[in-house]
Amino acid sequence: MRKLPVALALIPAAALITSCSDNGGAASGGSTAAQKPAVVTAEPVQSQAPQSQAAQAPQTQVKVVTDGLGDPFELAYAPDGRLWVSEKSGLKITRVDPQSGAKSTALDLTGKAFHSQDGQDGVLGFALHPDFGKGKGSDYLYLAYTYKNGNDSATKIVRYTAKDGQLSDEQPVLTGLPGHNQHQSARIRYGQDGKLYYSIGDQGHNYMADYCLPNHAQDLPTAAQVAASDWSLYQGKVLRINPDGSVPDDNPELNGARSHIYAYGMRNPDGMDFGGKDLYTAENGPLTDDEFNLITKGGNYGWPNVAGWKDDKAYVYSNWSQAKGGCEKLTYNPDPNTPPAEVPTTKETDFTKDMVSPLSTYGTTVESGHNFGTTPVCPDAASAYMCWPTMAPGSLKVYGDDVLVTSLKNGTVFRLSKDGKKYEELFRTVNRYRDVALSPDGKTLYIATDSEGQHMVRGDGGTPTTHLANPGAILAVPYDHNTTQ
Ligand SMILES: [Ca+2]
Ligand SMILES: [Ca+2]
Repeated sequence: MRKLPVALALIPAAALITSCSDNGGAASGGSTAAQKPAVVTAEPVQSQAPQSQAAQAPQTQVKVVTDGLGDPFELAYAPDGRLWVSEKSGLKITRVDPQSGAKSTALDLTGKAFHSQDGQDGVLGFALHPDFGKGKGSDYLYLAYTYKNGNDSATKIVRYTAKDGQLSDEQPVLTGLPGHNQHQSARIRYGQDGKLYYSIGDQGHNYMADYCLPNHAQDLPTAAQVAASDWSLYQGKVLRINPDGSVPDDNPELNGARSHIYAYGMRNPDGMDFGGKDLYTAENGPLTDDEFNLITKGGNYGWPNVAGWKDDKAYVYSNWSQAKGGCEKLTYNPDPNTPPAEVPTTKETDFTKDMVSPLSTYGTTVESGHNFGTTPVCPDAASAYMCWPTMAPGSLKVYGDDVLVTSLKNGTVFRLSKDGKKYEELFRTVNRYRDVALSPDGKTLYIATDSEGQHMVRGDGGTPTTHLANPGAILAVPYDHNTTQ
């Protein structure tokens, strides 16, 4: 294992999210300065980024366990003492010795799985069966990956069996799910109730390159569609699935039909995990309002009509697919608050359906009138999104009372209380943090980083950069896990 003298600068959340132009004091990779984690208290309906204080703390070190991975996506510390990691663009599942960093391939899906350059598709989330490695004949790994279905992309959930560090015997669980290079989400968990849970994003519809496609996060399938295995409206949902792929009898009946859908109205829930029986998600907001949610049976989480709380702050739903005279001739504007006149808009308070509000938006809710354009720190259109007040959650893991959410934009881990009222930022480096895994003794946190460099991260002084300090790596940092698991 190599050691890098990288300081862990612990940046107060407010410094990075209120304005990208005022965090010049933020230390990052290569600096010898380090700051104490700032505990931030945020009220559930708070819209201003909370204030915090920073103080000096002892310097510590980031260790690079291994690198050369192809966009590590899911990271798990398995009962065999190895870190198992899926590689989104590497199209593999790799086992890593956390001490030596030695790698071995457990599964190679080259030729079966599909990844678009810089896309959010590929070999994605996985979950180990609760009896994995216990000699009970249940050494199963449930995996989601994207594949080519004719000319289209699709996603499948499959089950593999582990033996001697290898995965084999692929069995389909659910195939023909929506698949795309945007907003896949694709986290899998195995619940205490023996069901599989799967987060599936809205596929980026009504956004960027796909701005003319209707967003289906609020749409629910009919009984006939379910009977025909038509999963096209599963975009923007949390699914609950029997391990054989069938629909659980006790799933909610929504709009007159029972399907795999457990909850809906999601944008891009890139993080999902259980804390006991409670299911949490971390969801990427549009230009504001990254969400921390507690998922309830049949719950509607508001997207795309509502971002964060239903407060009419800095967000209206601009529905490009319904533009007068057609969408294709219009030039896309990423700010939903200022669309062309032909695009119909609705206020959040126009949405009258029951919905579940987030537990927290990590301070990423701002007032209407916020400047989402260029700034001195983000001077051009290509970098402007890095100054939007989002932190871009990449994953969520629950360890005891700690909820850990990685940030793709800030290169930090947010540690939240389960009620979302407190959070702090830990372990800042100039990397895109995709996932974490805690060692069994609770003393080392492993962090997986993205490798493709087309996406930006906030570097020194908050300045956007594509120069990642440790691309495609697993980092190890000391962790103080002071609660019982
Ligand atoms: Ca929501
Ligand atoms: Ca809102």
